[in-house]
Amino acid sequence: MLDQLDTLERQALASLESAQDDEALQRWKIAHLGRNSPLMKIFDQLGSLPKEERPPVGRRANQVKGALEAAFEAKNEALRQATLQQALQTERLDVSLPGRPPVLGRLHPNTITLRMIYRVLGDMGFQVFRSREVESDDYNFGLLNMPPHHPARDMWDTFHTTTPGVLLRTHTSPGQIHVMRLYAPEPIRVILPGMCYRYEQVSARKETQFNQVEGLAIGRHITMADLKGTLVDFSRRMFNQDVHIRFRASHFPFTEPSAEVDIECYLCGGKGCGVCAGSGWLEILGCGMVHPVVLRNGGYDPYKFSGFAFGIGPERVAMLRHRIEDIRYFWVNDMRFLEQF
Ligand code: FA5
Repeated sequence: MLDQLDTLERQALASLESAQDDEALQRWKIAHLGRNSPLMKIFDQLGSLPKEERPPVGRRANQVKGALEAAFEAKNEALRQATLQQALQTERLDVSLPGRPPVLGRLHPNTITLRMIYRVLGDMGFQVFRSREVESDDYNFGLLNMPPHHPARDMWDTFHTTTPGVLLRTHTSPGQIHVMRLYAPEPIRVILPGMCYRYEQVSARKETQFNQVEGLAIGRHITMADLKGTLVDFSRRMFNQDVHIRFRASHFPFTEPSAEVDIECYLCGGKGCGVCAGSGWLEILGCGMVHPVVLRNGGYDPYKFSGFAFGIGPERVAMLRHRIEDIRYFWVNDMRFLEQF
């Protein structure tokens, strides 16, 4: 049996040489040290040996077991080291390569323009008031002095929802009523920025979805001079001190008198071109003195209070400031356009 143990040890150690991965190593362990291995069988047979043979065979069997276990551990460690070395070689991190700079995001030109408008008007004491984009017919038209079938409604082609009387606001002016009803009879000086929606023929200057910034000032003794002063100062600070501005008489049912403000066309310098449709001017906002009916609908007595309102188109302002020729660039997400801001 001692010879058998010698052979067993030799063969086991020889076959360990050929185990080249973890799987083979585990197979070897089961074959030579597992419950059913020849070595364990010898341990099982110890009891049936003659008494005097038991100690030498037992001692030798333990030696072989110890030797095989030590050989297994050594091989296991050697394989682990080899795998590690191979991984270090193949997955080596080349720290000498220059790092890739992270691409920084940037603000959309509309956001930049909106923030500038907030800053300029904020300096004049206007606070931002948020108002909803889904409106009732009454707020979008009726309370702004445009009862059903009023011809002025034709100016604002509208997206209606499937709920009768509920629509996407065509302008930020319905916010005027919300803010007035909240604060009347206190004086007000707010701007109401946000998205507007119109069922429009999309063109270089018209989108179906666009921003507006509404302005509203209500108080005692507010006059058209305040409106003009505010908007002239606003235009100078948004563009430059020498910008040419004109107030053009217009009509809005919710203001009286009403005007539109034009800025001299940046492209042709006022001579007339495709962008300004030959007029030399580009419209950026509508404005006027708040109509007495609207004041009353908002909760103010028109005999005691007066006010002015305006509705700026920030996309148009951005087009002028950055010489953008087509409003559609704002929505197409073309990186070549967006990366310029
Ligand atoms: C109005 O929407 C009025 N609510 C403005 C107003 C407010 C007047 C308060 C008086 C008092 P208008 O439809 O002209 O008016 O639009 C105002 C501005 O929004 C325009 O000058 C323009 O800059 C911008 N705008 C209008 N329609 C579009 C469009 N389809 N695409 C992009 N900008 C637009």
